[in-house]
Amino acid sequence: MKTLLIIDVQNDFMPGGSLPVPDGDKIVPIINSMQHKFDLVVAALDWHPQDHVSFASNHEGKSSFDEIEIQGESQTLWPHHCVQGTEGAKFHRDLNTNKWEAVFRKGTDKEIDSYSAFYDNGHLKSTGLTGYLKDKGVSQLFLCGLAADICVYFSAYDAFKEGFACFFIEDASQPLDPKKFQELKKKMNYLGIQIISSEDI
Ligand code: VGL
Ligand code: ZN
Repeated sequence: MKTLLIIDVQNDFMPGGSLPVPDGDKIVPIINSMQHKFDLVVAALDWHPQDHVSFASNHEGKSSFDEIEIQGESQTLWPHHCVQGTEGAKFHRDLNTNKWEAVFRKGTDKEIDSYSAFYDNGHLKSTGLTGYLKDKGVSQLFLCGLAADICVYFSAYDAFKEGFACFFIEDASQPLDPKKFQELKKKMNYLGIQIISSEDI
C-alpha cells in the first residue's frame, strides 16, 4: 500500500503568510500532479489554539525565533500561525484534496508543540496516525509538504522509527532554513530514509 502523507500545506506557511516558507507555494502543483500515483493519501494540519505555547506573543519580552525552555525541552518561538479556524490555517486554495481519506491535526495542546504528524515534541501523546496507517496495511510512506526542515523532517523521522519504509519527496517540500535542511538530508540518508524526486514515483 503506497501512501502519501502531505504535511502542513497551509496559508500561513505560504509567501504572504505569517510564517512564510520561501517558495512554499511552488510545491502545490507538484503535489497535485502526483496524488493519483498513490493508493492512499492523507494529510496533516498544524492546528494551534490562540494561546499556544509556541507563539512568541504569549511570552512577555520574547520575540519570534527566540529559543526558550519548556519542561526541560528547547522550544523555538514562532509568530502566530495556523490558529484553529482562521484563514491562515486553511489549506492552500489550489491544493486538490479530493483523494484524501483522512486529515490529522497536531499542535492542538496549548502546553506543547508538535512538529511531527505522529507525536508531540515530547513524544508524550500520539495523534493516532501510526495506528491508522498500520490498520490500513501501509508499508511504504512517502512524505512531502512544509516545512521540509521542521514538520516534514520530524514526521519522516518518527515514521522511520515506527517501521515504515520512508521516502522524502524533496521537490514537493520546501525548507524554512535551506542550510539546516542540507544537514538533515545527510542524517536521513544515513538512517535509510530515501530522498527522492516526484518524478521517481
Ligand atoms: C511548522 C514551525 C511551527 C511546520 C509548524 O509546519 O514546519 N514549523 N509550526
Ligand atoms: Zn506550528
